[in-house]
Amino acid sequence: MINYPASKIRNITLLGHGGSGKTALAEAMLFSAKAIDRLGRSADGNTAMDFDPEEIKRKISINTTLAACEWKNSKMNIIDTPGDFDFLGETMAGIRVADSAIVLISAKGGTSVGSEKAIRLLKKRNVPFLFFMNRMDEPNADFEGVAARMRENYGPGVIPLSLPIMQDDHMTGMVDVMNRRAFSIDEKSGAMTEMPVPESFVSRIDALQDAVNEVVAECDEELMEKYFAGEPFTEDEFRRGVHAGFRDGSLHPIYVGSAYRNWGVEFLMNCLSKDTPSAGEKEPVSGSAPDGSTIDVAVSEEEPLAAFVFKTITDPFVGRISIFRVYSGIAKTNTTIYNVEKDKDERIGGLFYLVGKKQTTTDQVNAGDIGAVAKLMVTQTNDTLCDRSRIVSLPKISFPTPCLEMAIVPRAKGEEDKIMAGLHKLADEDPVFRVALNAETHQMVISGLGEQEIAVLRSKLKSKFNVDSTIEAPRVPYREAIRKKVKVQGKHKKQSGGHGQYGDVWIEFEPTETDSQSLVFEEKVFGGSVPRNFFPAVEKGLQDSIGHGVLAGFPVVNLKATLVDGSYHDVDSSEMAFKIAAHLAYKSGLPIANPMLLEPISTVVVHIPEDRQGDIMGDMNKRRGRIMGIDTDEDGSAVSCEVPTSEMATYATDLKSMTQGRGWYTIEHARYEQAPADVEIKVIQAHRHQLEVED
Ligand SMILES: Nc1nc2c(ncn2[C@@H]2O[C@H](COP(=O)(O)OP(=O)(O)OP(=O)(O)O)[C@@H](O)[C@H]2O)c(=O)[nH]1
Ligand SMILES: [Mg+2]
Repeated sequence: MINYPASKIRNITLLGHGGSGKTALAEAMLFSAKAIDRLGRSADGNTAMDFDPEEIKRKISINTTLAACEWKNSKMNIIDTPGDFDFLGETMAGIRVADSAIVLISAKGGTSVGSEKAIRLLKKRNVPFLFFMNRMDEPNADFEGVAARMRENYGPGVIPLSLPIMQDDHMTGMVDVMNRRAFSIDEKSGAMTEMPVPESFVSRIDALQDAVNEVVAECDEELMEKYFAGEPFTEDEFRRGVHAGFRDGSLHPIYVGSAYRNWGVEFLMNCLSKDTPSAGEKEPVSGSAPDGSTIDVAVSEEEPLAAFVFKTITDPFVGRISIFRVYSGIAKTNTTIYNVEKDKDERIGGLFYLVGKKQTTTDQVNAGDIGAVAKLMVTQTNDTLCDRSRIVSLPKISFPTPCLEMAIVPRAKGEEDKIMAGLHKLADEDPVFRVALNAETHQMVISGLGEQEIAVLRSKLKSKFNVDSTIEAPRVPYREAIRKKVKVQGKHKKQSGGHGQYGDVWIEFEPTETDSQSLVFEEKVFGGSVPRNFFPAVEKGLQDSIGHGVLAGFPVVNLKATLVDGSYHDVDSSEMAFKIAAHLAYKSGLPIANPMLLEPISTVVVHIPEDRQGDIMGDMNKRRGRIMGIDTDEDGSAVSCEVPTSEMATYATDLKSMTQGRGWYTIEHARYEQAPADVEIKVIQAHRHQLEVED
């Protein structure tokens, strides 16, 4: 493949709901461009884009995948993203490097949560997008109905530029609205043959051209004047207007076809290569210099190199492959470049272009283009690689924050380290999930966007690192506290042959006035009944004890202990004896000090479409949550609540099903509160059961 200049490169990202046909469309585009020689199907596990064993196994896309192809003297980098929201991070990476996007819509269902979400992300980043109405080969395809609904949802700029010609509920051909031409489509190959425009389409074409004129006139003063003078646009003007309208986000053309059958795909590609902006038309990107000042990075081969790594894959044979978009300058083989984030030089060995996993070597990757490099040492996704003559850090992908927490447990004893090391490596490929060892519960807790993401990670742990794991709900870190002041004795006396042991203390236990995680220890000993040098031992004895409460073994908080009296023995008293005495006092004091269980409360902000507010609040009620306030945000509503953390274990999954994946949330620990009696009983019973099992 030759190296194209930015003016001839288009980076196009495919977005849409899971199963809408993104991978199928990429496959058809690559096939049309002869970048692959047969049409694979994701259901058969043989597409260019879904090559990862996990994708083949699950028949869905998991990764953002790149494929380069050549089309009519220009280059298209097709970026296929997963539709499942568990892999939203991948989708965001795909959007980050897009010059324009194709949102897939089903001719049967219309817009879906996946397309809604994609459009919100695209608008946020000002990426121009068009629609491909897919599945026109299926019975009950309803082009007109769906197009009308999309216009309602996304405004008058949503205009079909190709129309299906239907015969008995079947798409048999297509009308090109801009050029007033019609084509029949060969059902098997998708090949198009020109035919006269059917009479019934004439007035429809007029109306659509009018609608386009109205929209594009807004983008160009000259066209505006002509439009108001009632003069028709020339074909060139029309095209120029469409290009400008698309670029500034006022026009969102709809194209029609079937990815699966390769209908309308070549037509779509022709329009893409004419109407969508090239990489060269991209506005400069604002990067930041080491001193914090802004540097405008323009798409230009003349400027020093600045490239952004948006995806990393780990190949069992090649090792780490970093996929990057060059924003300015030229990346060349056998050079050294500087990784800004890691403050290290990296050696660029071989560069290549990708078609899925297939590599084609190249000596350089130009500004505006996307390429890949293997075996970088320290570079990860979100890093900028640049020339030392202009050190700049390009804006990062702000990956979604994981909210579903699960404990991950090895099936074979003692393989915790293997899991940790494996996950650490897998973080290269999936920068979204987190893993941490919880010091209190001794669980390894993995957090992700959903069950599917975690399932994929476990599956990779098995296939790549040969370690089998299961997941459990993470243990809730309860606390215990007392409500009453008590005064108790703890006496440790042992006489066994020679040296005895003697420690005797009287301790007052009471709740602290303000919240305190650690023990508040005081002494009010009169007349030296306990010598001063044993005070630290008493405190240490209590300190060790509060790690395990008397109700269910959880740490005790808000506890004040005052050493008030005791006795000692000249010979037999020791630090150890006083430590044990303090522990005995603790053990007899706390059960009679009216102990209670405290449960963690989290602050949760749920972002949902407004029409789901009622359901979400009702559900929060069932979880013992309190609604603290409702705000509006770009997703609809943001409902803030305080909820017992224990009630949130499966929320990521539940919210997904309540909102068909529209909702998302953040969760943060707020404080501890007394647990209601039924919860306390359950937790105590579970603890007893655990002790029995351990015995
Ligand atoms: N009949 C018909 N089936 C299609 C069409 N496009 C895709 N499919 C099928 O629908 C299924 C899902 O298609 P994919 O291309 O994998 O969908 P996707 O959007 O990539 O899905 P994710 O990557 O999981 O988000 C596959 O079995 C395809 O063969 C179409 O136009 N017509
Ligand atoms: Mg896919």
